[in-house]
Order: sequence, then C-alpha cells, then structure tokens
Amino acid sequence: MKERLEQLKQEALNKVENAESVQNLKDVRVEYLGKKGPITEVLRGMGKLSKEERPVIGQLANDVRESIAEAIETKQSRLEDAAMEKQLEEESIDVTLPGRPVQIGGPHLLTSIVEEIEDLFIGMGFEIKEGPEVETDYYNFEALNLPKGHPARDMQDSFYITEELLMRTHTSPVQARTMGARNGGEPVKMICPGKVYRRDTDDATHSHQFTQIEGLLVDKNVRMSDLKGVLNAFAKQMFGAEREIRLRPSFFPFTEPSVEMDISCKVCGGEGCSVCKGTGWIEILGGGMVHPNVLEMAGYDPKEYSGFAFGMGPERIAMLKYGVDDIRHFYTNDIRFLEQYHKA
Ligand code: 2NL
Repeated sequence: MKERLEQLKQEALNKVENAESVQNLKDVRVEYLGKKGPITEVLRGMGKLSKEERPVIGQLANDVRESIAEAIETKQSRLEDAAMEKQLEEESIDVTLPGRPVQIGGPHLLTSIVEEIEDLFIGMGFEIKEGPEVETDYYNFEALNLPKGHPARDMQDSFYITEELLMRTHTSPVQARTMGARNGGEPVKMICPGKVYRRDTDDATHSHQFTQIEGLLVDKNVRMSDLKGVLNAFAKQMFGAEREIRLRPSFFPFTEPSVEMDISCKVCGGEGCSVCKGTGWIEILGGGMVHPNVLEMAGYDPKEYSGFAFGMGPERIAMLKYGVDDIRHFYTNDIRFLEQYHKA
C-alpha cells in the first residue's frame, strides 16, 4: 500500500508539473483527490489493515493528499501569474511615444473674409440681409434697370431654371426686395453677402459661382460724398490706415453716376509694380448713386430719396489681401491651402 501511495503521489505531481492550464489542474484534482479517486479508495481499504499499519498508512495517505493539494495550489498561482504577466505585456502602453496630432478645423478663408467685412459694416450701422439664390427675372434684372433686351444682360448670362427663374447673377435682388418691403417711406442701410452665379468658363480669375457683398444706403439727402466716406473707412480698416482710395468714373445700369474704387498699392507704395500692373492702384469694387429708375420701381420718390450702392467680390479682396493667385483655390478645398488661413 505504501508503494501504491508513493506511486500515486509521483504520478499526480508529474501531472501537476506538466499542467498547462488551470483546467488541467482541476482535472488532476478531481482525478486524484476526488471522492472516487485512488487515494480515497486506499483510505477506504484501510479496514483490512492491521492495527499497527493503520495509523502509518493513514498518515502517509494524508501526507500524499496534502502534497498533491499543495502542488496544485502552487502550480495554479504560477499559471495565474504567467497569464497576468502575458496580458500586461500585450496591453502595455508605451507612454514615451509622441501623441497623434489632433486635426483642428477652422473657418474657410472666404468665410473669414465675409465675416470681417460684415463686422466692419455692422460697425458703421449697416444691417446684414440675405435672400434667395434662385431669383425671378424681375428682381434679378427688371427692378435693377435692366429691362428685357438690355445689352448689359449679355455680360451677366446665367443658369436659367425657366424663362422667368434663374440663379441670381448678383446679390442686388436682395436689395431690391428689401427696398420694396419698406413701402417707399423708410430708409435702408444694409449689406447683403451671398453666392452668385454666372455662365462663365472657370479660370484663375473667373468662376461660374462666386461670392458677392453689396451695400445699399437709401435715405433723404444721401450724396456721393457719403459713399466716398463709407468706402474710404472700409478700405482703411480692411487694408490698412496708410491706404489711399481713388474713385474713377464707370458705368453700371443700376447706378448713375457710377464709379470704380481703387486702393493705393502697398507693395510699391504707388511707384508701380507687378501687383498693380505699374499703375500704383488696385481696383477693389464698384458703386455709385442708385439710379432714379431703381428707386422708383422700389416705391421711393427719387425727388425725395436718394441712395448709394456698391458691390465687391470677397474672393478678389481675399486674393489681394493674402496673395492668393487662383480663385479656384477657394473651391477645390485642398486642406493644405485652407489650413494656412485658419489663424488669419
Ligand atoms: C461690382 C459692382 C455694384 C451695385 C453693385 C446696386 C444695387 C442696387 C441699386 C444700385 Cl439695389 N446698385 N449695386 C451698384 C454698383 C456696383 O457692383 O463690381 N461688384 C462686384
């Protein structure tokens, strides 16, 4: 019996030693220490032993039990430690690795420019107005002194939806609508930024869709000097206090007289360079006194009311201010271009 117990002990300890998982160990425990295991069997057979042998074998059987149980416990904690070690290794984080940069977005350059211009005019008491991009022929052309068949319509060919509906070619219809809603009696002091459309072939300076900001002031006794004062304040705030402005005679069907405004060239200080094409001046916008026909169609008496209006292209303003050489940069959304202006 002694040999049997020693043999069982050796067997069990070998199995414990070779166990590869906690489950293996459980199996060994059930196999050797369970109620139906060989050691229990040995203990059951003790009745047949002599008085002298009984306590010796009993003691030995208990020692064997304890040795096996102890070995299982030791092995189990070794397996658990190894598993934990392995998991820690797999899940370890190298805190010395540099962090991944987070992409931080920002406003589009055009958005920034439009908002900057809006803020300047809000500061001078103008309100911001918006209107539909799909317009009627009436508000886009007729109400602006461009009757059907007028030659100036050719320069503003657009995308037509029907005979009478088109994508607006300028933001002026917003102003015609605003004036019309004032019942011919209240002053207007507004700017209207927005998208406009022309049937044009895209190149470095032309786009079939672009942005416009127009301004309008209608009241009693509005004069050309008021236009000049507002535009001078705008130019100096937008481009720098050292800039001079210059008004040249021009033509627009909806203003009379009409002007074009230049600002002095910063690059050469007026000497003449490639930016100003040798003239010392850079064209910025157009404007003039609102044509009496336009006032009349909007319900104002042109003998009592007068007004000035102007229009500019924020793309052109941004191109001049930041040296952007192609209008298509604004629309192709190359992040490398756009990112440069996130802190602008
Ligand atoms: C330009 C020139 C201009 C206007 C826009 C206007 C609007 C009304 C009445 C009279 Cl409702 N005029 N707008 C006047 C002159 C010039 O824009 O070069 N824009 C980019």
